[in-house]
Formats: sequence, C-alpha cells, structure tokens
Amino acid sequence: MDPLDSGEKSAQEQDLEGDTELPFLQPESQDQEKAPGSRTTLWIGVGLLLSSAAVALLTGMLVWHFHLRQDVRESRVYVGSMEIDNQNFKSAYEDPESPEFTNLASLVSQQLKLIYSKNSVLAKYYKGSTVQAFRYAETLNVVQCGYPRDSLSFVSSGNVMLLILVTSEEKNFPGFMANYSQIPQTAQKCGGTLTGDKGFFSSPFFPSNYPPQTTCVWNIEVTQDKFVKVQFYKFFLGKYSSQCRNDYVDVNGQRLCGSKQERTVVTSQSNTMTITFNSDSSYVDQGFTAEYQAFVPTNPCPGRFQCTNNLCINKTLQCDGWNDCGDGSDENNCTCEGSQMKCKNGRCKPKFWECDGFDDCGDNTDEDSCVKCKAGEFSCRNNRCIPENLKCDGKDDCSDGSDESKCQKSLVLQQCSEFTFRCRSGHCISKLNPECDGEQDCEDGSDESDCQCGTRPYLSSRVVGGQASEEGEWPWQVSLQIRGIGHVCGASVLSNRWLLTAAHCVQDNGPNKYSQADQWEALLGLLVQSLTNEWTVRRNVRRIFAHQDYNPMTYDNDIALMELDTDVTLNQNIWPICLPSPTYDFPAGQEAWLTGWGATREGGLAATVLQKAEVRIINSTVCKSLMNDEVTDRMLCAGVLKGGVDACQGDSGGPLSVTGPGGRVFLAGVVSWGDGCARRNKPGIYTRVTKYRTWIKEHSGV
Ligand code: 4AZ
Repeated sequence: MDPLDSGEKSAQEQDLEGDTELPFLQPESQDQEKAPGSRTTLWIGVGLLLSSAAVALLTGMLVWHFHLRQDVRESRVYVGSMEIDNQNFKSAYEDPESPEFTNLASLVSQQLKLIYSKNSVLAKYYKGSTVQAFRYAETLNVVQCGYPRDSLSFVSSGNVMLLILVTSEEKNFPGFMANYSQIPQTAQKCGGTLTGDKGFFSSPFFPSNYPPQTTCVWNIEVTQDKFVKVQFYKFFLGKYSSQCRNDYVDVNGQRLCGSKQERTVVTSQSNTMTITFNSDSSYVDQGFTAEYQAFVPTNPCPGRFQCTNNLCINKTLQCDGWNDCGDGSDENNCTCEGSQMKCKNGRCKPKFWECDGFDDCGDNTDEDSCVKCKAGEFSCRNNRCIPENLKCDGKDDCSDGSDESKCQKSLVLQQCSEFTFRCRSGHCISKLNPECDGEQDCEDGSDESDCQCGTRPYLSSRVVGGQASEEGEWPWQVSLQIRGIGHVCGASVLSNRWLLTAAHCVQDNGPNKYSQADQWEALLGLLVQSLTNEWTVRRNVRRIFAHQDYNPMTYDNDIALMELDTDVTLNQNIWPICLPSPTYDFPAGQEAWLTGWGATREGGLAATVLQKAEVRIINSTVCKSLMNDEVTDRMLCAGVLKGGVDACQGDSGGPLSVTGPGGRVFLAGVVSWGDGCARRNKPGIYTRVTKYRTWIKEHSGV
C-alpha cells in the first residue's frame, strides 16, 4: 500500500470541498416590484422571475451536492505489498482458510488502521485493508531477470503460487508470456528404493525447477559384495550456505549444497546408500541429475585413472598438463616427458606454455625463468638486458623503447621505435599506450584528441563458453545481416558512419553476392536478435572496402570497412570503440572480451542474445606453433588454451575488446578464423587491428 498515492486523492477532494457557496436569490427579483402598470415591464418582470428561479434552483443543487450530500464519495482501491519483520513464517500462512492466516491478516489490518489513523491528512480517507496472501520473504523462488536462454518452469509446493513482476523506472521491455497449469499433487512424489547395479535419478521435475518444501529419499541397494558410487552430472541447488542449512542433498550423512560446475562423486563403504534431497521455502533452482553404480571395492575405476575426488578419467588424460579431475590429482606426481617442462610444484606442462604470459603451473614457475637477465638488470621486450638504473632515464637503452615505456613521466624520445607512440608533431614519447588514457602526454595533446570512443555511455550497471551481455555493454557491436537471411557476421562501430568487419564476410559465395553493399543491412544498438527497441538503428550499406591484399586461402589481411548510407546518431547503445595506434601493445596474457551472436558450440546454433566471453591474448610464437605456422604477423591470437571458450561461426567480423589504462576500450582484433571452435590448444585467430590503423584512416578518414 502506497500512502503517497492516497495523499494525491485527498488533495483532489479538498479542492472540490473548498468551492464557495452561491447566494439563493439574485438582486433583479427585488427591482421588479418597483415598475407596475407597464405590459412590457410585466413580461420582462415575469421573464426575470423565471430565470431567477432557474438560477436559484441550480445554485441550490450545487450547494446540496458539494455541501450537504456527504455520503457519496469516490472509492479507490490500492494494491501493494509490505514486509513484516521479526515474524517466523509458518507454512499455514500460505493457506487463506487457516486460522493462522486469519489471525495474522487481522493483525496486519489493525496495524495499518492504526498507522493511517495517526496520519492527519490520510486518516479521513482510509477505510480499511484486506490481506490477500502471505509469502516467506525469500520465497520469491528464483529472482530471474534478463533474457533466460530457455523457457523457465516452476512448480509450487501447494495449490498457491505467487508471482511478482518488479520493474525499474529505467526502461521499457516487452516483458514475458507465461502459461500455468495444475498438476496433481501426487506428481510430486519422489524418491524410492533403487535396486540393480546401475541407474539414474534426479530431483523432482528436473530440468525444471524443483518445488519448495520438498523432501525425497532414495534408498539404493546393490549386490552384496559391492559398494555404491553416485556421480552428480548437474548440481544446482541455489545459494550455498555454511552447513547447507537451505536446500541440500544428503548422501549417507554428508551434505552437499550450492551449485557445482565440476562433476561430483560420492562413494559408500557398503552395498547401500541413502540419499535425501531437501528443499526449504527459500530459493529454488534446477536441482540435480545423478547416476549410481555398483563397484568392486578393490577396483573402483576399471581400466581408468581414479582421481582423489573419486572421479574416473581416461588414463591418457593423466599427466597431460590439464586438470581433468577437477582437483588436479591427475597432474600430481608426474614424470615429465621430453615435450614437457617440470613446474616447481611437481606438475608437468607442455613446453610451449613456458613464457606465454600466463601462470599455467599454478605457482608461476612456467613464467619465472623467462627473465633471462641477472639481478639488478632490466629485461627489455626484445630480450636484451640493461642495467636497472638505465630504466626510465629518458634514453632508449633497450633500442625498442621498452625501458622507457612504463615510467612515471612520459618523455620525448630522441628516436621513435615500433613500440613508441608518435605524436602528431612527429615526436615520439616514452609512455606505453598513452592514447586516450586521460593524461596529456604529447606536447600538442594529440594523444588525447579523437577520444570520443570506447566508453559505455549508459551502462550503470558464434561465442562458445560465453554468457549473455547486458544492454549497452558493448555499444560498438554491430549485427551485419543479409536481406532475407538474417545475421551473418559481426562488425564494430568506428564512427557515426563507418563500421569495421572481416574481409571474409564480404566475399561472394556462389549465388550470394556478399561483396555488394545493397545486400547488407547493419543493425546497431542491438542486444537480442529480432528484438529492436528505441535505441536500435537499422541502416543500409553504401560502400564496402575489403582489404586489397585479403588472401582467401590464408585469411591474411582479413579486414573490411563498411560505410553506412546515412549517419547514425550515437546513443546509449551505439558508441564507437577506440582504434589503437600502430604502436599500441596488447601483451600476451592480457584479458580481452570477445562478443557476438555466433554459434554457442562448434556446429551449433547461433545465439539470440549477444554473448560475451573473456579470453586472453596468446603469445605469437606459442600460437604459431599451435596453428602449424599459419599465423602471420598481421594476426593476433586469443583464447583459452584449455578449450571451451572461443569465437565461432557467426562471430566473424566482430570485435575483440581490450580495456586500456584509462578505462577506454580498444579494438585489439577482428574475429577472423580458427581450427574449429573452442578446441583444446586451438586459439581463436583475429586480424591484428594495429597493423591496419593507417589503412583505416586512408579509406574512411576515421
Ligand atoms: C567462423 O566460421 C569462425 N574459433 C570464426 C572464428 C572461429 C572459428 C570459425 C574461431 O566464422
């Protein structure tokens, strides 16, 4: 109930009541008596008398309506919710027929009456309150927002379900569509006795959310001389709480709760196992699905390796550098092979992971030995060693500028190199990546000019292994669509007229004339495919410039510019990304974000909601060896070598975004190619944008 709303009503009514009273008789009726004998005067007198009577009647009615007729009032009903503190929730409160409900409802109504009676403005308007329902404060079973990928379904614990739609004042969205149906309470029966040496079981209604306040007990009994092993494939039991006080699964007295990404295995020390699933009245979730299996106690993983967490994995995965068990036990106590390096913690890792800028060992020993210089020496980017005291002395002692690149103060250098930023004046400065970082480093200020880019003006708040983005999170992301086909490639906004994409997106393909501008439509400010809003802009394409040296066999120079037919007005969901200067450095190990509507797994379907995934820049030498030397210096590698996170079909042309030192986002790469998607040791290959800074300027002026 919102007392402020009631306040508005009282103001209106006060206005009506405040109207002044009109006199019953008008002065003209007295003037009449002073002019007898004249017929005309008589008729005028009769007319005046009649009209005075009419005015008097109307006035009387108005006075009666506003002053005397007190019983007619406009009645208004307000609906709302309120929270009760310090009250233990009883399940009977959910049943409006129960005496508990009636008692608490009457208490609430009395309390409200008291509150309103003390309010001098509202007291006279308040009539009473009725309580419709009670729910446990946390029984908003799942607070789901955004754009769920699949449909959501929930089951109530009884014959009542309360759904509350909460909207903010920020924006309008299309909302949701739902249907409800009744299911017999007997459908909720769960648990039972499981015999046989193998079988599956899951939480009620899996993969839908399980109902609150439910308990299921499974009694597993296998052959006499065997033990039981239960492997949970999916395990989502809401929020983790210490001692698993909310929802949990109890396996022979051991409680499991929260959500688990890795497979969980639990074993028994006898041929029986009791599993209890319990949900309380707070959050619900998807639940679990599990397999049980009998095993011979002396050989729990026949023909396979047994992890410390009881998982069985293929023996070939042991000591291969990857944590396949989830607890690292397959990588302990390994004898390293010739192609592997030994970490200090005893693990073996592929040699090519050494010095790739990423801590693969877990104790950083694969990165420690990369600095080949002695103590007191500085290690230059070109692997030269110089005395530490020459660092930041204003002279380029390394000959690649790296000893002057990360200093407190940016210095004007005598010489430029491939790592030093060139100001518009032609001078080079020592600071690494000085552009658009919020500090003026060039004397002419050119490092901070043209910096209306790489910010998210509004956000306050084919990618494999990614997650859904929020509206306005990647305002430079574009969906390039072919008329009649739909989304084909991604692109990045460079200005209000120019987009950057991959050259392989704009090549003719049989009857598809992708090189022709009139085939394309660009959607800017889009989050969900086929769902446009006030910030989304659709534009035709005027011109396409694919790089003149694009090689369709090697994907070298896989870059293209697209000019829109008319300028777009930039808005909170459409904003350019910053272009890095030719000397901008994206070091190995740096985190980058990959975005797109491409397939969410190799050979899979395109995403509906724009996906984002965090990857890392990968050392070029490592990448070349992983990709059979097919990576040129104009390409950049990024990914997660363990696999599972990558760009895929449909992401091509889209951005690889990296946040610079001043918080602005720079375009490090354009999604180009890869060996499949998200495969182990197969990073994604991107067009290295720094190599094309002058080409972009020449063709677009941006
Ligand atoms: C593609 O087909 C594609 N894993 C793009 C990127 C990658 C693979 C395929 C990288 O557009």
